[in-house]
Amino acid sequence: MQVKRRADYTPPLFVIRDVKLFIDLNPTQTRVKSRLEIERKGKHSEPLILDGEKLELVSVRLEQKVLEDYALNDTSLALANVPDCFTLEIETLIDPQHNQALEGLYLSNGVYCTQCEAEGFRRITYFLDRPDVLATYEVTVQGDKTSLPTLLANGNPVARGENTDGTHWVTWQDPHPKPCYLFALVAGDFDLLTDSYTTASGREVALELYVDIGKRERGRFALDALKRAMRWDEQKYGLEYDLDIYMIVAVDFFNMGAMENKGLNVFNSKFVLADQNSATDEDFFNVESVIAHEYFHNWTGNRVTCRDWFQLSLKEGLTVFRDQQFSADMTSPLSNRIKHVRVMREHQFAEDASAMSHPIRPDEVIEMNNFYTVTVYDKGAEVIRMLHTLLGEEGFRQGMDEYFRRHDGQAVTCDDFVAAMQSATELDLSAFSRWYSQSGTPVIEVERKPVDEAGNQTITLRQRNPKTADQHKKEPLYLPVAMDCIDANGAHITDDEGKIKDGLVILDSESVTLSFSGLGNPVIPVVLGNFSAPAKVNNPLSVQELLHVFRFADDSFNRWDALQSLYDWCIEQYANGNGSNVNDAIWSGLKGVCLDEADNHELLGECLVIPSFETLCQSRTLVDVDRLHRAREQFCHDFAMQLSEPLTQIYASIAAGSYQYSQYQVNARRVRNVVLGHLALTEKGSQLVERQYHNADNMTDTLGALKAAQRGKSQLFETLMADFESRWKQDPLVLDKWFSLHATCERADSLSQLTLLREHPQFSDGNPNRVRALIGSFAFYNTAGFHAVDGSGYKFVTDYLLQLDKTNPQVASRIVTPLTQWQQFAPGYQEKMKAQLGRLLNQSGLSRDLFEKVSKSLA
Ligand code: BAL
Ligand code: ZN
Repeated sequence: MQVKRRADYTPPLFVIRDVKLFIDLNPTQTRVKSRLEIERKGKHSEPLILDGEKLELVSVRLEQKVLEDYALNDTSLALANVPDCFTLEIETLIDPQHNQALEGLYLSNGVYCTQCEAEGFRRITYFLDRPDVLATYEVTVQGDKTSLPTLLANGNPVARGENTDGTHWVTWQDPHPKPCYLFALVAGDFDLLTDSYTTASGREVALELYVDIGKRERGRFALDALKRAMRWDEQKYGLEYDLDIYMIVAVDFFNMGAMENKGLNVFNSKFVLADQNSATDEDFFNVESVIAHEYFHNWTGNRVTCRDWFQLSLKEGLTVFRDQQFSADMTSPLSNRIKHVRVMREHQFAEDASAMSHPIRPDEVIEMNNFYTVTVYDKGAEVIRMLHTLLGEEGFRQGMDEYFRRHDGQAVTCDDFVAAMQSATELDLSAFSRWYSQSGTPVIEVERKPVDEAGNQTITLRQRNPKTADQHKKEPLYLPVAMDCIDANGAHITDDEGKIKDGLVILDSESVTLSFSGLGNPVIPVVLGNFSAPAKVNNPLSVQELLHVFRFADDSFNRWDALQSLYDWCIEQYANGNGSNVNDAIWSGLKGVCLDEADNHELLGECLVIPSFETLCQSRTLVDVDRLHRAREQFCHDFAMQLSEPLTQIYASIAAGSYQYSQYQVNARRVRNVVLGHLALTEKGSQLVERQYHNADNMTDTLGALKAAQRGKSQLFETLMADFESRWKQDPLVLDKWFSLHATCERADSLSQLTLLREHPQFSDGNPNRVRALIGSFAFYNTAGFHAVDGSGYKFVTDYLLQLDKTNPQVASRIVTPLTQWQQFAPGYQEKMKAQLGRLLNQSGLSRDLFEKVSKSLA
């Protein structure tokens, strides 16, 4: 299959200045008439080659004359000898009803919907489907008036009318030149919520939110979140919205979370619909953050877009960073930071350690859809965060202003972004730029020399950049390392030469050594505070020192992180058969944490979460899954038993109260539910779980009780799950939580359970949310089931993927991820995982999506 390389980029030979589309909707024969104003760029005589896939060509006209002299194949339409400037009209037919890949234009549940990023527009009409071709659009959508009362496209509506055959039409104009990946069309029958927003400069913007009939009230929170995001972007970055109308449509069938199409965002309904009965606190958080993310793209993505798809992180890393800043401002910096660090440690580090390792700006791609990854998005955001740390709030804003001043209306590169940032700082960012080209997770090794007789000590930070599957040679990276040094009395001290400046050490070569003098006791270094760079740290502190850090560190993130390291160490003792090393001193230290922080709900809620199996894997190699998993389970069990008294007190001290989505309540519910999860392993746990389930007035507490019941592995889980199903069986979005809980329940008959659940009336192989909830949850989070020692979990997932790949390769390619990360596990597991990957690779007609990931992981 064809590999595309970043180094091979060439500018387009032609540009399309203006696009007029007429789209006559029909389930199996939608007619698309396009009228393109095209110009040759520069002096050459190359043919015009338009991209197109799964299209039936009806006709081509050049300057109104029918053209028969063209070359057509499965992926392109080529016209030789075209004039320098001309109008091209193309008519095609497409089949939305049978489009189960959900790329291009598709019809699901009576709704016509598009998804064009990255390369879906070529499934709608022949076009230069690349992000550096920007055109203005006028789109007329026509369809049946009764079943499709709402007809939407990008921009402002400028005309509408009815025909005598029961159809109607609406014409939309988008004055902002845009790449075709931002094209959108939606048609269906929706409930509508409206509102308006006055921009900082006083312009009125109509806000419209389209949801499934009957779900109007569940859309209110999203609409309010949109207004908060619009205000925040004006205040933080001086960026205003630029059309008269902003529309969001929630659909049930969607491969992604949401899509930032100009003026017409399409959302997976999971990230729009939220009320206290059906959505958890986490759902509310996600709705606000995804609404903001898509809105922020209007500037970082739409007004300034990517030159080519290798530059995806230009818009995604930056926009994720912006949505993280927004969420931190709307909720709380600490819990936000911990949430994002967990994603990095659980998923991004694993990607870096796998055959899919790639820099945030990849060099080679077979299927672009495979590169919407945690590396491009989340590590990309960490790279932007480092720039923010280095430049400071003011410098970063200056750099952003300069970026928009230079590039508004253009399709640019990551280098262009760094150059704009460079203009706002005295620092030389050339070494920093390596973050864009080098893959892999750096490891910071911390070496402490003992204090000598004169009271001197040195601490060396050394960076190691292990080779990755895609790159063997690595260079030192530019790492801003936040550092706190604590002495035996809990005082914060600094190094003799002042290499620690404002709490930051720059590690931009192999190593940096810090000297301390006048010491009575060794310095305890706290390294990489707030996860100031996307790196691993090997800082061998003792258990007592970790508890000391928890007690004396100023920064809550560092306190949380110290406990995470402590738990990791404890679990390792269990895994090595040395569980007795986890002694009374440790348990009493942890009891002290519960007592001292009982009212600090935010920190306590995070501190009582034991690192996930996936996170534990990242500080180990060749993991014996069964051994590590059992060690973690045993530690969790002992944790609950040893701490049952303070945990019971904490649980009892937090009143459920009546529900409100406020930060204070979110923190309180979080502690209660984390604590309930632990107490579920104790004798009195079932009673508490059952009571919480029946008394809950909100989905957070209901789900908290179900999750706790699942940990208790008791009959109670089955009883409550049956009750939940009967209450929510008509609500697929809520039932996804139920599918997911079943899929992650570790039981001997997991696979027969999954098989039964696939027959459930609400399950559908054609709906990505259902598939992710059931099969995705199993593959990603059911450690015992997926990694069953006989390989049956791997085989189950592979059997499913072999089928799913035929209809929706994009979703199949996401779910194959855990299989492709076999390098982390012990040889016995590796062999079984590779055997299943081999079955996939042998499948004839395998999609580009799966081929790329599977072939790389077996190379
Ligand atoms: N651009 C794809 C969806 C998103 O990242 O917003
Ligand atoms: Zn995005």
